[in-house]
Amino acid sequence: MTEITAPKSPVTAEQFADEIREQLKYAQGVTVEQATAADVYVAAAKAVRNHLQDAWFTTQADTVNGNTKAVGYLSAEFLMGKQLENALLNAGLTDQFDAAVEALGFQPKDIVDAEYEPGLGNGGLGRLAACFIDSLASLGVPAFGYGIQYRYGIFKQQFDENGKQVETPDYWLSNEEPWGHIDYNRDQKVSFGGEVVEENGKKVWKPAWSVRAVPVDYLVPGYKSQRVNTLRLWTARSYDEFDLLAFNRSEYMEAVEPKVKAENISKILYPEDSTKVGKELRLEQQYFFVSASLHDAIRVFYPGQDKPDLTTFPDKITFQLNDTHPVIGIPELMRILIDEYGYDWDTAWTITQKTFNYTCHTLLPEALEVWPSSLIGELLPRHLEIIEKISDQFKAELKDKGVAENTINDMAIYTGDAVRMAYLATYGGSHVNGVAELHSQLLKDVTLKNFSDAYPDKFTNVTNGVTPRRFIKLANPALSDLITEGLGTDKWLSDLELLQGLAPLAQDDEFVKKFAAVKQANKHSFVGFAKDHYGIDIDENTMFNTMVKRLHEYKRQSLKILAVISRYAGIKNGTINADDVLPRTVFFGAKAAPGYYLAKMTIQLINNVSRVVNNDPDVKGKLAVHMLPNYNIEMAQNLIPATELDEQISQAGKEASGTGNMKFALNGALTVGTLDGANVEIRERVGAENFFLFGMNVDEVESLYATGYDPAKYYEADPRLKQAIDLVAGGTFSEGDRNAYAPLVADWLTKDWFMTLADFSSYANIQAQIEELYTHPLDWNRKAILNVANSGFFSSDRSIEDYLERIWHTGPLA
Ligand code: GL4
Repeated sequence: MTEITAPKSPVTAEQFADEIREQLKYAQGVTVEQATAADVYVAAAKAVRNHLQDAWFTTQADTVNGNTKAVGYLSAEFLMGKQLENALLNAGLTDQFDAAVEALGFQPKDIVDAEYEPGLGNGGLGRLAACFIDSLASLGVPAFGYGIQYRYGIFKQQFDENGKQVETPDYWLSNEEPWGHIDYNRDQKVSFGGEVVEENGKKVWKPAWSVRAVPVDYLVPGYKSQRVNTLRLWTARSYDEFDLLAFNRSEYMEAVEPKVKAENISKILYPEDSTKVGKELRLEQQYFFVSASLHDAIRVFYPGQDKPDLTTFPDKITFQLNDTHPVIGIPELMRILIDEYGYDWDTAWTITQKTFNYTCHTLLPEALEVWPSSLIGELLPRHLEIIEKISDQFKAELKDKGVAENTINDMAIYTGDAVRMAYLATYGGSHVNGVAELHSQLLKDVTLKNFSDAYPDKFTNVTNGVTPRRFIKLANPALSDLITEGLGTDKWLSDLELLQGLAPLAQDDEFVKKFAAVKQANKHSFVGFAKDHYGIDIDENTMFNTMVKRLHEYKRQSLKILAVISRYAGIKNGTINADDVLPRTVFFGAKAAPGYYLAKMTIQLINNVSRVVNNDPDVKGKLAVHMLPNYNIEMAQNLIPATELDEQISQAGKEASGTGNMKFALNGALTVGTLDGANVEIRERVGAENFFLFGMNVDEVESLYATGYDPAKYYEADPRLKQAIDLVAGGTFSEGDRNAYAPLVADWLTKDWFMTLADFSSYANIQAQIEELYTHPLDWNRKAILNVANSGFFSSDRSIEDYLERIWHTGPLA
C-alpha cells in the first residue's frame, strides 16, 4: 500500500497567489488586470483542486490495491452546495486563499460568491448524500459517490406579482465549471429497448439503442484525513453525432434526433421530492447511471481482466441504494453476471444479494416507486424477465418459510402489472434501514411489516446526520470560534460528541452572553444578506423564526401560516394586546414541485399574507413575514445560524427523519416540533425542557384516523383557528377575492389529510411558553447552548460509523 502522504505540501499565501496567477494566465487566458471575480474564482478553484490531486491518486490506488472494502453510494441526487470554501478548508488553504486574493486586489467573499451553486438534488435526500460522501472521505473510508450530472438542476424559484411560484431552468453549466474532470476515456455503453431472443439455449438481449455514459469526476476531500474520494457523475452523450442516412436525405433536423434522445437522459433533474413520477425518462435515467456505475466498479476493481472472478465483487465494494431510485441495479447486476460473464443464476444471486443494501427514506406510500411492467418490458426487456424470476424465487422462499399464501401475494415484487421497487430492494439486498429510530420502527411495524416478519435480521436503523464542516464551520464561523474557545480545542470538527463539553458553560453567564452576541451578529449578517439578495428590510431586534424545507402538505407549512394569520388578526382586533406581543420575523423558504397544486397555492398564500402583514401599520414592529425565494444551500448556510426558533411541525409519522432539524439545533436554535422523525431523538438528547413539543403523537394520529377525523369540528372549536381560516376564505389575502384560496380552504375543512386543524390549538398554545422564555435572554440562550452541546450525535460522521458497523462491515483505509 502506498504510504499516506500529506496533500502537496502547504503553500504560502504568496505561492498560492502565484498559482492563481498562473491559472489566470494559462488556463483562463486573462491577465490579472483583466480578471474579474468570476475569473479569479475559476482560477482559485483549479489551483486548490491541483493541491488535492496527489491525495486523490493515492486514495484511488489504495482503494483498488488495499484490502479494505469500498463503499459505492448510488444516488440519483447529490446536493453538493458551493465547493470552493469546503475544498479550501479541507486542503488547509483557507488563510492562504484569503491573503492571496487580497494580494490580487479582490475580496475573498466576492470570489466565493462568484461560484454558482449546483442544485443536483431536491432536498433532504440529496443533501444527505452530499453529507455522507464528505464524512466517508473525512473518516478515510474508500468510497465512490455515483450519480448523474444533470445539465439542469432543481429549478430556480421566483414569485410573480400575485405571489405565485414561477420556475425557471437552472443553467448551472452555462459558465465554466472548474470542479469536474470529464473523462471521455472511461466511458460506458448503456443500452435500451429491443428484444430478448434465445441463442443456443441462452437468453440474449438485442437492444434497440445505446447511449454513451461519460463520467465527470469530482474530488471529495476529507477533512484532515489526507484522503480524497471520488464523486462520479455520469453525463449522457450520443454515439452518433449525426444519423448520416437521414442527413443524406437532407432531413437535417431528423439527423440530430439520436443525439437529442441520448442527451436528454441526463438533461434534467425531476423536481419532485417525496413523490414518484412514473415517467419513462426517469426510468431511463435510473438505469443509465446504475448500469454505468456497476460496469465502472468492475473496471476499477478488476483492471484489464477479461474474465474477472466476480465472486469476490462483494468483498471489493458494497453498494448502498439511496432510496428506490437505483434499485434497477439489482436486476442489472444479475444480468451483467449471467449474460456478460457467464455465471449461473444461483451464483449471480448470491453475489448480488451480498453487494446491495437499501435505505428507505420515506413513509409516504406515494414515494415508493412502482413501475408499470409494460414500461420496464419496453425499455429493459431482459430485466423484466430477471425481475419475474426473482419474484418467483422470492415467493418460493416465502412458502418454504411457511408464510401464508395471501401474505405472499401481498408481498409480490412483480404483480403482473407492476414492479414494486421497494420490495425488490428489500429482498435483493442484505440490509434495509430507515433514517431515524421512529422511522425504522414504523417501517418494521407498518410499511414493510411482512418483510420484517419474514427477515427480521435484515432490518436496522441508521439515524441521519449532517456534516459539521459545512453546517457549522463554514456556515457559522463565529460560533465555531466560540466553541473552540469554550472547549479549548477544534477537534470537535471531527469528533462532534466533544460538543458535550459545552454543557457546563450553559451555566456560565459570561459564556452565555458571548453565545448570545454570536447569534446577534449572525442575525445582523443575515439582515445584510437579505437586503443584498432579496431587497428586503428586516428588523434584527425581533425573534428570527424560520421554517425552511420543501413545500409539502405533510410538513404543514399551512399550520405555520394559519398561526401567523391568527396572530395578525388577534393584534388587529385587540384580542391580543399589542404591547404584549413579542416582535417576530417569520421566514419561510420552500420550493413546491411544479405540478403540486395545493403546495403552490400555499406558497401563494404565504406571499400574500406577507404582503398584507408587512404593509399594515397596525402590526409594524410586531410581526413580519417573508417568503424567501429559491431556498438552497447558500440560503441555509446564512439563515440557519441566524435563526432562534426553528419549526419542525410535520404530522407525527410522516417525516422520515428531517436533517434541517439537526442543522438548526447544532447552530443554537430552539425547536418547536412534533414527535416526528429525528425530532424524537433530538428532544431526547437535548432534553425535553429544551424543546417545545406540541401536537399529537403517532398513536394519537392513528386513533383519530380510526375513529373518523372531521376537521370542521376543530375549526368550530377554536375561535383563533376559525378566524384565521375565515380571513383566508373571506379574501383578506386576495384583495377581496373569495375564490382565490377556495381549494385550499375546502381541503382544510373537509379533508385535511395531515390533521393541521387538529394540531392547531396545541401549536397556538405553546407560543406563549416560547415567548415567555424569549423575554429572558439568558435562560433562552442557556437552552440554546444545551441544544448545541447535546446534538453532537447528529454528525454525519456518526451516521457513517453506524453504516460501517451495522451494514457495510468495512472501515477506513489502513
Ligand atoms: C427524505 C425525507 O423526506 C426526509 O425526512 C429525510 O431526512 C431525507 C433523508 O433521509 O429523505 N425522503 C425523501 S423522498 N426526500 C427526503 O428529503
